[in-house]
Amino acid sequence: MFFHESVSEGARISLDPATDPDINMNSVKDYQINPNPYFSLMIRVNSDGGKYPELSLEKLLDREEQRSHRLILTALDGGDPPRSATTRIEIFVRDANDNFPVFSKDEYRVSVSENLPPGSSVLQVTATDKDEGVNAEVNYYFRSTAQSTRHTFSLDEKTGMITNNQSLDFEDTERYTMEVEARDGGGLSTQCKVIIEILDENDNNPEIIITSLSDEILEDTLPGMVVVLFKTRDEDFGENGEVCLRPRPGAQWPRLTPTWGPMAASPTPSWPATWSHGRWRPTCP
Ligand SMILES: [Ca+2]
Ligand SMILES: [Ca+2]
Ligand SMILES: [Ca+2]
Ligand SMILES: [Ca+2]
Repeated sequence: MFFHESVSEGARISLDPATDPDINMNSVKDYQINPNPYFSLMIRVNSDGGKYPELSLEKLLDREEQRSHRLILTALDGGDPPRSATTRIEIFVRDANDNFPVFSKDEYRVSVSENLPPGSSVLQVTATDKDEGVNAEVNYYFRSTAQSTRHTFSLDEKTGMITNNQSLDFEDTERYTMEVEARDGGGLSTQCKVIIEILDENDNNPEIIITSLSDEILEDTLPGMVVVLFKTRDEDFGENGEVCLRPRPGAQWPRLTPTWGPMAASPTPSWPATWSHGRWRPTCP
């Protein structure tokens, strides 16, 4: 026997009457069930004057709390002394989609290297649903997520696994945020936030950019004349973006005195030196 989880209090279901070959007072006169919080019993009279029992729901059912209810129905006749018979009734509660999927976290956060190969697993989101069957089957979708992020990452609808479709670049994007929705087969949904932080790797070479160079230098040039202007650049972050300048062994450069600019940090400029995010440091690592 089944009751749907969503039925309201007062819902009724008729039970088969008991049989008793006796007649009149000695036939079935009354029915009882064991005391329980969910069901009460009412006695109905059909068109033939026969009595049959009817269950009435007294308290809302919750399949997630109790999936079945066992009752004992007793039929009594009107004899003296009365005779009785009992039967067991099992009532199964049919599921209603009354639970939302629930993520294991409100916010997922992970840090991955910008060298992560395309196609790698980055993060898995998981939502559970207390219902059963399709009401508990959860699929995952991107919501309120930038198109560029959807191109960079894919989300497995069934498993909630997020993988990178393409190579990552810290210098291009340091962090991605996305909203992931978990939706059950009955249409109830929940959202969570996912933050993927990209960690810098030393994947950029330092560059020397010559901005001005004298074609020739006269032999009687006085010290202090500028012969070459250059700047350095490295797209990486932190120490990966520092550029150490030192003359190549055997090169003629050491005979020229470097003059650091535009923000001189060394009172006595000399090789080697490190250009570190806008400032010179008079040493190299
Ligand atoms: Ca559900
Ligand atoms: Ca349910
Ligand atoms: Ca670098
Ligand atoms: Ca880098």
